[in-house]
Amino acid sequence: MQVVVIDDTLITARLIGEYLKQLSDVTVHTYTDPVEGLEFCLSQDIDLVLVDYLMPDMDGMEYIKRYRAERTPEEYPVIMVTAMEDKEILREAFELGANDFVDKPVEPIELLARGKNLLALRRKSVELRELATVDSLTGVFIRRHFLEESEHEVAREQRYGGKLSVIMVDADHFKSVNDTYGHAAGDEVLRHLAKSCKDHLRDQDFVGRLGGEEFAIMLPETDLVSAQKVAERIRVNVAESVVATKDGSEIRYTVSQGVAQWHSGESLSAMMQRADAALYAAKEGGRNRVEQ
Ligand code: GH3
Ligand code: MG
Ligand code: MG
Ligand code: MG
Repeated sequence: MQVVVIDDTLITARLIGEYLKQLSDVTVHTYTDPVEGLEFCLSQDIDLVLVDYLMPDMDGMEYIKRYRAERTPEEYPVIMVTAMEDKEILREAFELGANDFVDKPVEPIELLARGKNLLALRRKSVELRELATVDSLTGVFIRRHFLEESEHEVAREQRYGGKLSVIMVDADHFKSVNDTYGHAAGDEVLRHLAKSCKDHLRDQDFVGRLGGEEFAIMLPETDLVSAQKVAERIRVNVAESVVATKDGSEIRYTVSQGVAQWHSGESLSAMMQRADAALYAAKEGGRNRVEQ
């Protein structure tokens, strides 16, 4: 776990860091410059931050305010470290999104207990979010989360006048894969397909499992021609793959895909229906192909 300690007094930062290293599996990063510390924390997935209240340039309050603009308290806990007796400061810190505080001089038993609690809570929050958003078999978004994210994307492109395309992917004759090799082998093929989709995407694209053996890929800032190229790469990759299953089978399979580019003013479901119709055409046309 990654823990960051920010205190303008180097010796204090190091001391707190030394205490925290007593927690199992913890790597500590110390910063005396809160601006640098914040930049680091926002560029990483930090499990716990300890931030001093009194610092030049940016005090602990300002730090929390800026960190909270991008990082939730449930998943990114912050402990404020303060020598101030003033309860008003604590109230403000909690309001801004501090999860807890420790007094200076720091008492290691208290620090470790609070740190440990917050790390455990963070782990639970991350677990819960993943359960609610990620398909456990394939690691891609579950249907509901995929649709929520896609709605945001449509709204964003509507506001900024951008492009957006979607690809519907459906495994061909998947029922016979299950019938021939068994359900567990079918599951391995689904994992392979999800991975093949993910391997061909850029950072801003995302994949969802819409149902059984059907996936969708949302491609922001992408026109129809580029989306077709992505789909074609996935098609070829799948068709050339051999899935070697745990029980020794070697499975070849194919996918059909339908691609659609969003029209300004169009709803998400209307765009997805067009992609679905294109997928149907790909099936009708003989499968292992991409249609628009
Ligand atoms: P088509 O080419 O027309 O798409 O034919 P298909 O057989 O792929 O389509 P159909 O919809 O008839 O069958 C889908 C199959 O996918 C049936 C179902 O048992 C299987 N399936 C759905 N979810 C899972 C899953 O999680 N694991 C496995 N192994 N199979 C699944
Ligand atoms: Mg200080
Ligand atoms: Mg199918
Ligand atoms: Mg299907």
